[in-house]
Amino acid sequence: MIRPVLHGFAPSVYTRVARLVLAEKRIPHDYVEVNPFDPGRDPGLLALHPFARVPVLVHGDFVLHETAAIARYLDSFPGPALTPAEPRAAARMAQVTGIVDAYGYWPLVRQVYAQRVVRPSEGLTPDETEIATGLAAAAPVLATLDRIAAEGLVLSGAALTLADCHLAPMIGAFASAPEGAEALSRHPALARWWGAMVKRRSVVATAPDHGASPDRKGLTVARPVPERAP
Ligand SMILES: N[C@@H](CCC(=O)N[C@@H](CS)C(=O)NCC(=O)O)C(=O)O
Repeated sequence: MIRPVLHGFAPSVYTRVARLVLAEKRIPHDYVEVNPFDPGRDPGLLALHPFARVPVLVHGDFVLHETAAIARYLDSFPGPALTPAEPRAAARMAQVTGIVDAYGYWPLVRQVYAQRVVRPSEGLTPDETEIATGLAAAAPVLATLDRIAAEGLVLSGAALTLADCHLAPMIGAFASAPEGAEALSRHPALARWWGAMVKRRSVVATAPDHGASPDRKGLTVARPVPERAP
């Protein structure tokens, strides 16, 4: 069988989603590190991804970008099924993925985590206004995910789904900021879910290094509005 190749960036939360799925499914694969924040350094990225983001999955002549699509494709490989058979659980899984992409990534990762954790690790001063704005935008995201976790169709800790894989890297980054950890602790079902997730072998194996790395600089660069549009 042709081995899939994941093109990703080590500090990228979206790359970690794909890596979690690969790990949970135990899919033999190859990995190519590319820095999406420096397209000049990796001109090949634009050939694979018209928006120069990561991750990209290459499987033979099939090239796929968009993390949710990559995760679904990988779930068709042999290994434990990460998509529930039960329609309501499957719909909740897709809902969590949509919430993460449309409303979660920017405040949790690019505002709170990037400013509070990444910038200081690079010797830069965090933008407190960005952090406050991110925490405010994160509040309804956390509340919604907490209700979903409490309901128990997904994010239950019982059976892993693609929802767990899509959300875990975002919550992990967010909770590495003290304000993020505090906000998470006020959402008991979600906090309980995260408490179980951090112990999973795949989550431990894909944990990012929070130490200083010049390669993470781009994470703190503000992006214009289209990134945030639904
Ligand atoms: N919609 C894309 C988003 C991927 C994404 O934003 N990845 C980030 C890294 S976590 C990236 O490549 N950022 C580069 C940039 O913002 O220029 C997906 O679902 O894969």
